[in-house]
Amino acid sequence: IVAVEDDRTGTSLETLKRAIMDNLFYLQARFPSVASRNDFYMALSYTVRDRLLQRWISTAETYLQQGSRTVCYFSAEFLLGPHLGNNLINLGIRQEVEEAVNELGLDIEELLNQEEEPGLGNGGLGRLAACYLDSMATLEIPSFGYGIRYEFGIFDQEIRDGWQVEVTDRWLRYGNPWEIPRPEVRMPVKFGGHTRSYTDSDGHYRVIWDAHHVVEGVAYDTPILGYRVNTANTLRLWRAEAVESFDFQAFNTGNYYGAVRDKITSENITKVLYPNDEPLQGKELRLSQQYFFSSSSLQDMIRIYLQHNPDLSKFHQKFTVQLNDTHPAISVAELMRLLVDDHHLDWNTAWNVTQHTFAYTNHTLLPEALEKWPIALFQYLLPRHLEIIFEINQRFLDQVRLHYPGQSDPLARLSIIDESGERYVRMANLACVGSYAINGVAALHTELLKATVLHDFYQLYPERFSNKTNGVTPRRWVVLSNPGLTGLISEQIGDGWIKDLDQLGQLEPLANDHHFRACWGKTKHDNKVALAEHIQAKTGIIVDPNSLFDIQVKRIHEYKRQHLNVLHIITLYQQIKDNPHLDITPRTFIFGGKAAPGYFTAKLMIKLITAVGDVVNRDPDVAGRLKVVFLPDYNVTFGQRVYPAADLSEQISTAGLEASGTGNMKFSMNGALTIGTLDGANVEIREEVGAENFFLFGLTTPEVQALGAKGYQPWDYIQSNPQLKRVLDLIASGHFSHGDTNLFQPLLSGLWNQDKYYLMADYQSYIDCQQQVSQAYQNREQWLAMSILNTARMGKFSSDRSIQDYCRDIWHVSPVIIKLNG
Ligand code: 26Y
Repeated sequence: IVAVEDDRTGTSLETLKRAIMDNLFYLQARFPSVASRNDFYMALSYTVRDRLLQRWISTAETYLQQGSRTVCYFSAEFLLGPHLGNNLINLGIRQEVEEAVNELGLDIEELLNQEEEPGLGNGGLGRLAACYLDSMATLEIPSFGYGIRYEFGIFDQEIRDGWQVEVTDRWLRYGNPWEIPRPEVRMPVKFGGHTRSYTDSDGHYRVIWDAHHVVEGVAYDTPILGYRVNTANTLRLWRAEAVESFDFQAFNTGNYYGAVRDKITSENITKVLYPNDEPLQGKELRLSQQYFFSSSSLQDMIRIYLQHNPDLSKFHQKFTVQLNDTHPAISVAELMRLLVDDHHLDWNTAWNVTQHTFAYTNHTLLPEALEKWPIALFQYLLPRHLEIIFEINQRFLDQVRLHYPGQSDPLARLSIIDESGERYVRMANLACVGSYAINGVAALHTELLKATVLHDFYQLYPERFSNKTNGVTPRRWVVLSNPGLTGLISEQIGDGWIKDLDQLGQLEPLANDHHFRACWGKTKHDNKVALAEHIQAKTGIIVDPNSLFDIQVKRIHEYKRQHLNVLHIITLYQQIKDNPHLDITPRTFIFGGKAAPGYFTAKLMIKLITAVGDVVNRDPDVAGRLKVVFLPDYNVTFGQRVYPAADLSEQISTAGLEASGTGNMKFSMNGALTIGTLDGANVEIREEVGAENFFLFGLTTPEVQALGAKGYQPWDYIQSNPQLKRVLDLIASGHFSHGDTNLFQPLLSGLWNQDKYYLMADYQSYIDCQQQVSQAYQNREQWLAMSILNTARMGKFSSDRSIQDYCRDIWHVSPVIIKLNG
């Protein structure tokens, strides 16, 4: 018998080659001699997508038939990163495809690099959502991601004259082979207008919302395949479309341009992702985005539910919704509106459903980062929701009064409405009142939440609170990004660790094995060589792969303290200038990260890094010892290059301010050692890897709080530390700014006067700790052992563990095994 493989599912060499050429011809309409690299990338991606579709369809069919309980992850951001490489890994056809591509005379690396990454997120929160989708699919959990299909994702960063310049991210320019538009799945979303009420013939009080205008949410689906399973879940992103291309009334009265303008206004809703750390005050469009995707998603879920279940009072038995921060918190009011106004459930039944549907994850402790919207904006954009929120609040405060008889302070703090000045809707309060579960993202963070920003809710509803420490997917962050290390580990302990990261523990004894250490060191070195080549290609800077690669990549923010890192660099620089023959451990300092476009100080921090780099990198006294690199446009793709090549991971935020961090986990998994404060998940990483394998410095959270309470005086630290004072003076002198003594003044006076993030208090401790790092690096054998132990003890930080925790403690969902049919 000659078995002929299907061109859309087969994975033999010949079939793959035939399928790629077929897709090139029939989908890209090209033949090889004129095809561009992008044409080949598209042809290959369609070939891979075909092999996914079979699983995707079977998954959808199975969920429909079984009607299993399903998680919906609501997030304004999904920072997925490139799909092609990941899908090859998860399908298990990377090898076969590479061969097929080679035989067609193409280069797999070039094709992989051709993909424009979907940057539909700012940083940690969006990337966490992406890791969770990977883990939910891998663990075979029935789940959907719901979010926004931004036409322009996070801006591309260029560095000109050392400054950040933002460039529009036109990621859809050459097409997106991973999404399937569903033009027939569209949801009407209303905005503005007025409400009116009446009593119907059965005596029911009803409210009608006469909107000012309606926008349609159109679904775009992306399959999310699990690792070596048949489960392929759906990420459904909504794009805004105008309902009518033309306002015919305006058109008929001759106002053609006015009519087209309305169309454009509607479609603006999903144009662009807002950067974080931007003041959102009065950003009507941002609230529109949040409501738009919340409403579209809930309507979609109700539609799906009603296909098989007539009774919406049991909606929460089939669906649970995780709110990724407060960005989708308007969902609480929207589900009430849909159930009460559109589906005529009575208030109490609807509230029971709502409260049992939502669970809320908080990602920040900074009070200024808690979302609140002016009442007037709400009234104008979502008049019906404001009424519903008032009603929810009134009933809620009645309960609170029973709890705190005669006390008004707790009431004022718990109220969904902030009435201390101009009135606002507090989205975190809405989320807490409307959810059956509330969680922080690391142990310390959750404790601080309970003690500070959500203290009153914790007093009222202690049983709703739990911690769910973040995790990251080892598929993208080790297997895909670090094939060398993956091969080395699997040779020793098999490949079970990829789905069960605790198995990395089997590497522990090998930390003492001289030969294994050497192999480990070689893998790291190879990765450093590759990064060095990339750095040279991108920046022209030549770095030495034998130097210690000291890396800080994350959004640029004062609380993350990239400038503390710079103070260390300048300290070393001055030591070398004082004593040009000083024997120090050669280091390469690598930075990457974007600053919010309107965040002046963060942009000045980038300028400081590049300015110090310009001086240090050129100074012949320093040659061979220090290099400073700022790599432009840090994103997921670049993260995949950088984590595997790191020796030292910088996690140096002020204690108590980084909710969790997830980059810290990616570094450690790839064998970097951490220098860090007791902040976020650093605390738990140190617990796991052992204090002796972690470089700890700085004040603890209680110490920071105590210092703040007694009146922190940064200049005390500066006056009493000549080395610190010299460093600050050198910046002030214009040494790094061609004599310009004004350029860095805003940063410097911030440090002298307020130093909100306690750099001065932590400086000496940081410098001393860095000295220990340098010494430790000199003992190569010892360093390698520590590196191996870091990786070996990272099992806890797989996002599979996080998702299992959510499934067990919050969602109460279980796996559904998918069989392939057809
Ligand atoms: C309001 C809006 C524009 C906005 C958009 C995005 C506000 C905040 C954000 C993003 C926040 C964020 O990324 N938070 C990070 O979440 C990670 C995942 O839990 C944490 O690891 C990290 O500590 C936290 O800063």
